[in-house]
Amino acid sequence: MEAAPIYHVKPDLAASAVINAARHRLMSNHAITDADGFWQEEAGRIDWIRPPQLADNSSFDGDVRISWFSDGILNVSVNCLDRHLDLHGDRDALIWQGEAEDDSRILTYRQLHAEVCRLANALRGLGIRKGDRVAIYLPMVAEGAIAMLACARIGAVHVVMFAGFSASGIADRLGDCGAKLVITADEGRRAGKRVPLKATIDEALALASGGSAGAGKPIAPHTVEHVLVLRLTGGNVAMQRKRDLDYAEAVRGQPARCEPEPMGAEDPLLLLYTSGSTGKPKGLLHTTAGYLLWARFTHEAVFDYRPGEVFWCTADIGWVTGHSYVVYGPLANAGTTLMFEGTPSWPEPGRWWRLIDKYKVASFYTAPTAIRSMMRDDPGFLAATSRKSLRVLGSVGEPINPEAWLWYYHEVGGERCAVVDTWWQTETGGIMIAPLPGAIAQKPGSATLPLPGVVPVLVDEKGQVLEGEAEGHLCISRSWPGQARTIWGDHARYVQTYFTTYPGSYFTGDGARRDGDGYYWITGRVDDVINVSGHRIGSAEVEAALDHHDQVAEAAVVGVPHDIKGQALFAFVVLKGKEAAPGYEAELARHVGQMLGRYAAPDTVLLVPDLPKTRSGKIMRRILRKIATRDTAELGDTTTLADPAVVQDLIRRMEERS
Ligand code: 6R9
Repeated sequence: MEAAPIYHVKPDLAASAVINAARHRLMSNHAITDADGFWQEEAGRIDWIRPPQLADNSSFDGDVRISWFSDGILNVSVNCLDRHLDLHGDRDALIWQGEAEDDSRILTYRQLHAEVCRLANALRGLGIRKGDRVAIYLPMVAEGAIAMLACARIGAVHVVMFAGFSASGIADRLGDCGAKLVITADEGRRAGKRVPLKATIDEALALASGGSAGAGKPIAPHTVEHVLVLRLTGGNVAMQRKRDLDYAEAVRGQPARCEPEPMGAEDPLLLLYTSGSTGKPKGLLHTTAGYLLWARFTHEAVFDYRPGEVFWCTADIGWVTGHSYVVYGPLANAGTTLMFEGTPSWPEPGRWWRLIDKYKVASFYTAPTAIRSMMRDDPGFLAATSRKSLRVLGSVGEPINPEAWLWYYHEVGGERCAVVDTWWQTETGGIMIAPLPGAIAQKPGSATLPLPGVVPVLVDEKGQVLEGEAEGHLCISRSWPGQARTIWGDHARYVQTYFTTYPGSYFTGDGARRDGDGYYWITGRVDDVINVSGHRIGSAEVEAALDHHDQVAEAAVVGVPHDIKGQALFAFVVLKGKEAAPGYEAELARHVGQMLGRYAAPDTVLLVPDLPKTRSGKIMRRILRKIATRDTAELGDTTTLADPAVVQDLIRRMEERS
């Protein structure tokens, strides 16, 4: 293989870096030779009510226990707000930019602290106590961050649900986590249109009062007592007496101070639902100290972040990236975080570049799918901006192809910025493998090296650990503070999903290659998780939604390469009846969109008479993937196939399509 080009660390970045190459070596060494000492030092960079004596007390064996700093006591909102007030009370904490150019709002640390306290008091007034779950279903508005921090302040566990989820997706999650209260808005705004939010919550709550969703199984009845409704558009929404309350009224008159709840390091902070290869989305639990430490540490190290700079992560707060790098990381570092409600090319392309100039953004963090889509815009929009405030450009969510990396580096960053390709997952809490701008040379397409204290291993199919240059399944062999502790309500599933494939190691679900310099190249998921525009979608979820349609007998969904989205969803569907009316494919795609949310609607639906199965009845997705990509010259092992004629028939149908 040809050697990949190397982009060396910029001397000016190295000279002033929080972590330069020497310090990186020192830290990496320390983290291996004296892990507890290393992490205790990092723990010293957050504020404790009672500092911990213990560090790592985790075990990947048997029942699996993840535990860090367990005798410490602290509060996350105090770390993100109160501790900055003396020195930086008047610094901008959160800049919010709406879709309309003149619709913006800046909150200093003092103001954000007051807003958080008011809402925290209101929540307490509504009976929310430590350990209660509060669901947040909001678009990208300042109140999203405020709501998360208000929960953290009183020890409530926040469960942010992406504003693109459908009613049945929400009903499932509300039932699973047992939320007591929901914070939502009347409507969201997107590319000039309004998106119903409160109405979707009403529908979800109706469903979870005895309806059914997902795979047609009944949803657990919900436990929601109150819905707080933020007025964003002023659109007319139904308010149920006693249950539904106006957000502004609830916080009005509340004191701007609120006693923070002292939290044990291992007390729950948040749940985030994510897709796996089987079953319904699972609620991953992150706890107080380890998650906070990881968000703070990685945000500073990977973006070489210096307080006072404007940091912009374009992720929605409904995903883990928004949690760690819109809210917790930047605020724990006394930073200024930018939150943008709009889309990259509305009302016209170049909106993001103009915002970078408007707010003098120093670090910009987005996904390859967005980069690829902006590469196709008229270059005049990019050229009309200077972007000279930028120092670091980040990428996350899926592998970045070298072409997009190079465009990002040359065109967006003007060859002055470090490009940090950051590999991590909802389960890891924060970044795990990434170059540090002042310490690690970059290779386009590689996430480079693990952060200090992160121990990746590559394992082959048989579970043998591979040394040196190798390609295999990516595992992590030691716990790190940001690791998810369990799946809410189902620890057995947590153990089964992550720790049984390669006993003694955390299995990420990704494949990776390690080159001669020890650099990691993530090759993508090795399970049935499909990554569409950086959204994690389980093939099982989409199949269950299709199966739920009354005309569908059976369905199989695979991921196929897509120029902009990275992967697209391709569904093979067997109908119950004989022949479907023309256009039925679109109806099925729409049905999935309604069941799960538009982001999960298949790009292609192919109606077929049968699916290839093994003699034991398992659908052979590996073969369907080849058929969907017309890569059928070499089908691999087909000896277990029950009926080879099915495969030939599908290949013929694909040929007829083109
Ligand atoms: C943070 C986030 C996790 C999955 C992960 C992997 C893919 C994320 C990546 C990447 C290659 C990168 N992924 N970052 N693949 N290079 N830099 O995206 O979390 O939504 O849980 O997705 O995304 O496949 O396993 P999440």
